[in-house]
Amino acid sequence: MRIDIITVLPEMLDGFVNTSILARAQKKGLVEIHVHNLRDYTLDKHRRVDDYPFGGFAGMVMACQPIDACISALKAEREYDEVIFTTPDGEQFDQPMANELSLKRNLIILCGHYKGIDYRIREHLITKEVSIGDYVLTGGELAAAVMSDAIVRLVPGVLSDEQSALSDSFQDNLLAAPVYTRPAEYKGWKVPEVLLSGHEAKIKEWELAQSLERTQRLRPDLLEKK
Ligand code: 6GU
Repeated sequence: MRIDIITVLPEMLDGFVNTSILARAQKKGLVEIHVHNLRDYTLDKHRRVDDYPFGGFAGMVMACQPIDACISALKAEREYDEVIFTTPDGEQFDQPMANELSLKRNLIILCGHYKGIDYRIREHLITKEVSIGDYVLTGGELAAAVMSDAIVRLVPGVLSDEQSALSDSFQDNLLAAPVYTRPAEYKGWKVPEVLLSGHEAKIKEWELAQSLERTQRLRPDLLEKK
């Protein structure tokens, strides 16, 4: 899978893209993430990518030309399954959306900024508008990073143990059961007895009961989705 992220702040994403699981996934050849600086595509002699809004509103608006030039250059190389725009008024990102997007081959994520982008871009070039939650971020870069992380870890082979993505919290609308490691007792704090028993069926039963109890207590709204 390939993700192309278009941004005015590429340095904000460079660290993220070249670290940890994402770096490993790219080294293994399972995913490619390319960060594009929108300023490289502007025809403005001052490298500007925004302009004053018609109608005299406050703030600046990202102009059509650089965005269109960047997306067109990418589309000339390959076909894209989605051209995503990060915006607080988009559809809420969640695990089912991450699952769906992890099955795609090529994605563009355009990071929003300033007051917004010229609406014609949203009408003509964007295929999906996504928010990561009901709060306002300064720009779409963190949203693009959150989405890329959630999507890439679902690509087969990215996580060492594929099971571990399948048993994530939310994957079945249940929160995950608690996990423990050695020692079995630390400062008098004990690991639940059943986990030391080696009795596989009993352990599974305990995990499910824990998942249900934690979901009921912490996120009852998830149980209504089942
Ligand atoms: Cl995608 N962008 C911005 N600027 N703020 C947000 C968001 C996106 N999702 C939640 N808040």
